[in-house]
Amino acid sequence: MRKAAGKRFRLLCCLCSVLILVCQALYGCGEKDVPVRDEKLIRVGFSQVGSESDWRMANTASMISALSESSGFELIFDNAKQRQENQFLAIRNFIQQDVDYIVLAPIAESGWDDVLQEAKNAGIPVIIVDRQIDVGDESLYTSWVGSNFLAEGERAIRWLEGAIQQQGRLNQPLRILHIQGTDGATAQIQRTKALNDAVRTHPGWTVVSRLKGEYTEAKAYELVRDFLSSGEPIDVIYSENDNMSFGAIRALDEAGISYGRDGDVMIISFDAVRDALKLCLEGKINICVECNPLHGPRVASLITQLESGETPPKLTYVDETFFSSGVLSEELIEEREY
Ligand code: GYE
Repeated sequence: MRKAAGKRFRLLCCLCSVLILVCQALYGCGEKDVPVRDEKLIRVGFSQVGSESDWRMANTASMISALSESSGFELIFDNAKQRQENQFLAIRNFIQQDVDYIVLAPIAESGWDDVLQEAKNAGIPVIIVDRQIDVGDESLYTSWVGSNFLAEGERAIRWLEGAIQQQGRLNQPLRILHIQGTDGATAQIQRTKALNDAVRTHPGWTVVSRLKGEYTEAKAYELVRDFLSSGEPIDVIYSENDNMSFGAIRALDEAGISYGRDGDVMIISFDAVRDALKLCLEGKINICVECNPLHGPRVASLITQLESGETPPKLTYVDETFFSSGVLSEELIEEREY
C-alpha cells in the first residue's frame, strides 16, 4: 500500500514539474525571465521630438552621453518622429515601466495637461528640455532648461538693422521671406514674434510670404523652390533653423539668385551648427544665431539636484551668442562640439 502511495506521489510531483515547465515556456513566467533591474541606476525615460535637424542630432547625442550607465543612469530613449501622439505613447509607456524620471522635449507647447497629470498621479517627476510647455497647472513639471528663443530672434533683428544701416538702406523697403519651424513649438513662436515685432516698428519692412518648413531641409527646399518660381523679389530670408537654410540655399542656387555677404539676398539662420557656420565663414549665410543643443549635462545635473533633495530653478535659460563671417575662423568652428 505504502509503496503504491509513494509511487503515486512521485508521479504527481513529476506531472507538476512538467506543468510548471510548460507554463513557463508558454507564458514566460519563469524566474529567469524577470528583467533584472539595477536598483542603483536612476531610470530615465526620455521622449525626444525626432531627428529633423542637425541641432536635434547634437541634442540627442548630448542626452545619451550624459545619461549613461557610467554616470549612474539607465536611459530609455524614444524618438517621436515629429508626432505628438508618439510622445503621449512614450510617456504612458514610461509610466507603466515606473521610471524614476520622465524627460520630455515637447514638439509643441500645448496639449500636455492630461498625460502629464497621469505622470504626476504616478508620482514621477517630469523635466522639460528645449521647447517649453503651456499647461494649466505648473506643478505638472518640475523644471525646464533650454534657450531664450525670443532673445535669439531679437539678436537676429538687431544684426539686420545694423547691416541695412551700414548699406544706407534703413528707410528703404525690405522684403522678407520667412521660413517657419514646426507650428506651436516655442522656438517657432518666439523667433516669429521677434520678426513680427520688428516688422511692426519698421514701416518699410514686409513679410512677403511665410513658409512652413517644419525645421527640415527637404520641406524648406520644396517650399522655397515653389515660392521663387513666382518670380517675386526678396531681400532677406529669415529661416528659423539651419537645416531649412540649407534647403533654401539649394533652391536659390537652382534659381540662379545670389545670396549671402556679397549677394542679393541676406540669409539669417538659427542654430549655428557646424555646417551652417562653415557656410557663414564662406559668406553664404550672413548670420548664424546660436542655439545651444548640449542639454544632456544640464538635465543630468537637474536630476542629481532632485535626488539630493534640492529644488532646482523652475526655468533655466542657457547663454548664447551669434556669429557673422567676421568673427569666424576654421579653428573656432572645429573646436565647437556641434
Ligand atoms: O532650432 C531646430 C530643431 O527646438 C531649438 O528644433 C529647437 C529647434 C531647433 O529642430 O533645429
